[in-house]
Amino acid sequence: MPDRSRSAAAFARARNVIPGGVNSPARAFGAVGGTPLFVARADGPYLYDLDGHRYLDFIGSWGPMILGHCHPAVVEAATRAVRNGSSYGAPCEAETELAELVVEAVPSVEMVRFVSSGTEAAMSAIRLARGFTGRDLVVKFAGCYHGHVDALLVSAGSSALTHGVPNSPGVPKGCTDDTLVLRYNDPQGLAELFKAKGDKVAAVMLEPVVGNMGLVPPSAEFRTELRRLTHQHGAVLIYDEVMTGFRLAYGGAQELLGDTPDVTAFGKIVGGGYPVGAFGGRADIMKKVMPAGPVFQAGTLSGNPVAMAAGVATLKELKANPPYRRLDELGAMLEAGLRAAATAAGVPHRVNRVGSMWTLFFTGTPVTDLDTAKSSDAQRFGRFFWGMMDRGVYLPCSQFEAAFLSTPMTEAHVTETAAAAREALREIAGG
Ligand code: KE4
Repeated sequence: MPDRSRSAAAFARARNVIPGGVNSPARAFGAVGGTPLFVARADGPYLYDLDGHRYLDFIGSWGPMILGHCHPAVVEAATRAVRNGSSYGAPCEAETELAELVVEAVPSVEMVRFVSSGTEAAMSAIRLARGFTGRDLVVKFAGCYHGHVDALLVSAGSSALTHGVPNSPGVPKGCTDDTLVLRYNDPQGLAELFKAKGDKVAAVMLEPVVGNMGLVPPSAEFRTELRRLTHQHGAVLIYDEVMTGFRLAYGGAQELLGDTPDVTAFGKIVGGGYPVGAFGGRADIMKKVMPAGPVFQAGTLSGNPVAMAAGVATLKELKANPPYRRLDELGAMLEAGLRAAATAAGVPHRVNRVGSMWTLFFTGTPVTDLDTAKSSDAQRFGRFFWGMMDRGVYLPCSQFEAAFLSTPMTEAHVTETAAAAREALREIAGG
């Protein structure tokens, strides 16, 4: 077991002044035990912790770092921007340049507004859909995560039509009374809801390919019903592409799947590792956003010039050298290696993957929704996590997260990872 005493000391110090010692619970290792690594620096596909250990990074800041860490073009763009001032509170052309790149990349997006996080993007998209339709009801799916939006922090529902129940203290029941929760990949549940309440639904929001249950792809029938029923009832279809945007294709999951939502939320990659979120879509809807229209939305650091410069550099690199085919090939190679390792260890498993996003579930059941994702052996996942960590492979610290490949990764990295998995799985199978 490598010595990680500097991280442990840093964690103890942090917990004196930061709740739980972290600025986001996703980083807290609660699901896998032990103390989180404190990162000293990152470069290319690697993270380096305070104790000097190097890790192959399959989190990539939970998605943004598709180009790996410290990509020269992004470093150069952000550094140049910093020297011209860090924030103006007034418009600058970098905002328009990034908006033009997003509009060009995603045909369903005719206009876009920048914010500072994926949560803000999802929250604003919901408010916009309610303002545009004059309706209150919002439909989400159990296991999909859209940031810490009060209205969307609701318990995982079943396939029955379920009124959301807040799953965090501090969220008043009134905030979630108009949130309906369905089972993902359940076209029947969707049809029942729209039959009962379709004319009251402002929006349906989903992750078009889910990362937040672990990786769960949508069925074609589910996607077809989503688009048909929202069209039929005048509800706004919102794709939350905070994680999948510019990740699964340059035009996001909607390009890969051939879908056309009405509004899309973005985050992560669009800021190149800097705090950027965005929401965009049909011009007739987006023109309702203040000051063009009456739906309020604002932000001090929205369109921040440094973040915009990093986003522009990132999208220009992805546009000029699309990595998606190669990331998919590397992903397929890794998927095969993980399946072979789990089979050799005699461990029940499912590997769900779309492009460079993947999850190894410890269950023999196909994982298609939250209930089946929860059938995975979380204890076994925790042992696997640490077995890989001790072999220099940094995986998401929860069964219910997707892992990500990045462009600096090579076939050799995938071979190393599969070999580490073979050893780690053999170890836990015996354990
Ligand atoms: P942020 O507010 O964290 O930028 O974005 C919220 C969000 C919205 N929509 C989707 C599909 C997301 O995946 C996220 C954030 N993802 C998590 C990881 N699953 C971020 C990690 C964290 O919370 O620290």
